[in-house]
Amino acid sequence: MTQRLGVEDVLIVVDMQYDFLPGGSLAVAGGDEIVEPINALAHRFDNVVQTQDWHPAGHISFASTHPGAKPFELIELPYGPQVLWPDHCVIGTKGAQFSALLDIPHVQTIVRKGYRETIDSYSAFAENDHRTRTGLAGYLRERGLKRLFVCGLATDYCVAWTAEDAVDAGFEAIVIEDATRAIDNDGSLENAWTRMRAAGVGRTQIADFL
Ligand code: VGL
Ligand code: ZN
Repeated sequence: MTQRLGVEDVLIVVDMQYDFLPGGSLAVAGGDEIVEPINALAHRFDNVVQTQDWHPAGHISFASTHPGAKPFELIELPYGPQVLWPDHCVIGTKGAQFSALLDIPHVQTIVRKGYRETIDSYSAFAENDHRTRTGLAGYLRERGLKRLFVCGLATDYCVAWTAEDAVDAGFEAIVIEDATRAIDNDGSLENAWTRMRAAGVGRTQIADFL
């Protein structure tokens, strides 16, 4: 079935940055396979927003910031549990840049997230304390954009948290599953789909847009 798109639809392209692509410091397996499909998808949308993971050096989500800690360990922070990551998407580095193969000249807004040293931010709407807002909900609402299709990296973290928060903020959210790739540590991908299903996030495939 071909998806009919209208003026209230927007494509959210999550974190298509070098550090999440093969060769990057937090490489997501197969991340490079979705660059071309996302370019094709984006050309079907009048409205496109990108997100960009954007951390200062010494960010609280980096294992290297916590003496003795290792990447992918879970720690407890004042705002709740936090997975520790390899250093990634450090402001001003190549790893924080979008893939040069990404071809979305009509992108309208780029939402940067995770730039506060002491709070991580997976979601494009709110940081991991679930209180600090990025401003994206207000932007979308003011523009009359109501239905969000979400693709990019990684399915089980920034894509899932963005889609869940979108529903929470009163938008319709649909993840284009095969236009995402997952980190999938400790069952995180299955957990993310369970949470998304419970939240009412939709799930579709690229073929739906051809
Ligand atoms: C992401 C872990 C840390 C993501 C960002 O884009 O899914 N994951 N920072
Ligand atoms: Zn990050």
